[in-house]
Amino acid sequence: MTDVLPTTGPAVGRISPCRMVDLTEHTDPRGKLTVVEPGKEIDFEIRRAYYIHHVPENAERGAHGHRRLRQLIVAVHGSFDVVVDDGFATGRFRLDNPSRGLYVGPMVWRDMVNFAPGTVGLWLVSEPYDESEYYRDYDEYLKDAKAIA
Ligand code: T46
Repeated sequence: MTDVLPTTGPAVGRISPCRMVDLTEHTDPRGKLTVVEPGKEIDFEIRRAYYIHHVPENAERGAHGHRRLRQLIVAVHGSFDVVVDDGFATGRFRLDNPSRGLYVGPMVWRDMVNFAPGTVGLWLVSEPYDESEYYRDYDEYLKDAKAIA
């Protein structure tokens, strides 16, 4: 298992820092079962889930930030990197273990890159889908991110 790649500078996420979360894993002769439960592994209610799969070679996703949304990202199969940026610091996390997730909070710009073939990524998120809650323009994001004390 590859762990978190080196990050540059301080923790990323001025409202709540991005961090790797160890999920609860139950192993027996039938295999492994991994649990994510609000109030235990994560501190937000899950109001939506989606997953990304069949990512073409060299494709990149993301290029956005969220105003309010909190999320846990898990590579349930395969691997990819999440590059995070809060306007002051940047970091890069490698996800390659279905029993570890990356928490990303509000006001963090993120890109998902370096997908291995066949990867399936799962997102557990705190908000219903609302396009007005996204930043899609980096300059607009940066202006607001820089205003966070
Ligand atoms: C994120 C990355 C990893 C919906 O209709 N409902 C949804 O819940 C989502 C997430 C998307 N969509 C529609 C909106 C677009 O027409 O699906 C299409 C692709 O979504 P998007 O362009 O936002 O895809 P990504 O990969 O840029 O971003 C999505 C999530 O939006 C985002 O929160 O973290 O996946």
